[in-house]
Amino acid sequence: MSVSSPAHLHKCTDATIVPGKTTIHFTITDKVGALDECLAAIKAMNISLTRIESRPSKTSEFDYEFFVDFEAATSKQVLEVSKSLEAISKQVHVVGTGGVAGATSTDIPDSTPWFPRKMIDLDTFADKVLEMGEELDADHPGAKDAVYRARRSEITKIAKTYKTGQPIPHVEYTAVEKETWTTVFNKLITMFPNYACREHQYVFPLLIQNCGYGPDNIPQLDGVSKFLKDCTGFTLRPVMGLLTSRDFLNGLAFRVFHSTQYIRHHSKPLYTPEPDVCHELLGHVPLFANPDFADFSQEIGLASLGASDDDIERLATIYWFTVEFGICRQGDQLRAYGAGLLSSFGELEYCLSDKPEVRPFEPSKVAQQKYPITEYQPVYFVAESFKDAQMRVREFANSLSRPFSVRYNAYTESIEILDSK
Ligand code: HBI
Ligand code: NLE
Ligand code: FE
Repeated sequence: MSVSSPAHLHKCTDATIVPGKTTIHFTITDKVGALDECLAAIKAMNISLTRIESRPSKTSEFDYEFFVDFEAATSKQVLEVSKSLEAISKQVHVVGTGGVAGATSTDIPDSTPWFPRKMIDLDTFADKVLEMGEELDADHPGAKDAVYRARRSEITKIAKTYKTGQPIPHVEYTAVEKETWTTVFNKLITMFPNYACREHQYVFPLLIQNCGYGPDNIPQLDGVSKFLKDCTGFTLRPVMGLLTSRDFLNGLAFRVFHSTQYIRHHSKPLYTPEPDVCHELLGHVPLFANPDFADFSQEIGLASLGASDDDIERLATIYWFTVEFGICRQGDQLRAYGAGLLSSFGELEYCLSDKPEVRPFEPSKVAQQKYPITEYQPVYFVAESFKDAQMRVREFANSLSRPFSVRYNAYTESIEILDSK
């Protein structure tokens, strides 16, 4: 479901209107007292509002949209409010009815897995991470290096205590860490002109100018997060390690990307199976600065909220073959846009060679593809564009089993539930 256009709101039909907590959405043309008139109509019925929220309309420069919540005693009352608003406003939708007081606009089935509704709910993810090596077996080069492990837990303390809204504390990187970065950075920049997609190449110089990207400096997440916020509204949150697929994807619904802050082991700079700061900063960040790619990523995130375990697995697989390991057609060439490729000197060259298999990006097929996580991918999927991929993912998401849909309200940084699919 796309973000916040009234055309996408689902209307309750008279038959589905029931008493209880009710949300009504209406649009008015800007004139003095227009909102007052609408609220007076509700007041005249002796109804007390529990929430009111406004935003400028996406469809016309001079319209405003309002969302109001109230506790309806009867379904007749809902219809009366809706009728009286219809007489004085441009457009009225009953978005949801029958809610329990204090809940969001619509009840969702009890069997629905918990999901974050507000940005601060992401604070609960912090310590639910997989141990290093848990999924990556013994071939992790840092697994047996005590100094490396101690340094990592020092850095992950930041993520452990981080709370929404705080600036991300800076890390003073050591000489060994900086050297690893320099090696990775210098190798990759020789590849980008011929292997990275044009969106990555467009943003990269801006990151050099604005965020301290360069061979001798590991950029700080805080500055990068502010830059992304200005570009697309994406922000970074520090994370201790691998989150569950569900938590990780749920973050994307809020345009939040969970980013590690530590760096890979110095013994193997050109490939690691794990995310690290090279992977996040050189692979992911440039793409999250692109509006179409940001929309695409959030689309996967929104589909993951309250999804069944099986559907999470499908969405995680789609994420894997796009955001992590996607390649795309640009003109008559194939280019990499997946972060796992863009941050690995070894796999970046391999993915565009004639060794792996390439197939068209069709989400229902991609979702079933098995993949290795500690070696190069045997198969890649080719997107025609981010917009095209987004449409396909949206269509796929609609075919999943979740009985409600959601939308992100960027003004309140919260998820709104819509009554039906
Ligand atoms: N956690 N921190 C973090 N970073 C990722 O890239 C990541 C994750 N958890 C799961 C995951 N990626 C993917 O394997 C998909 O399952 C979403
Ligand atoms: N293989 C990538 C790299 O070496 O940078 C990291 C992938 C993380 C999923
Ligand atoms: Fe990644």
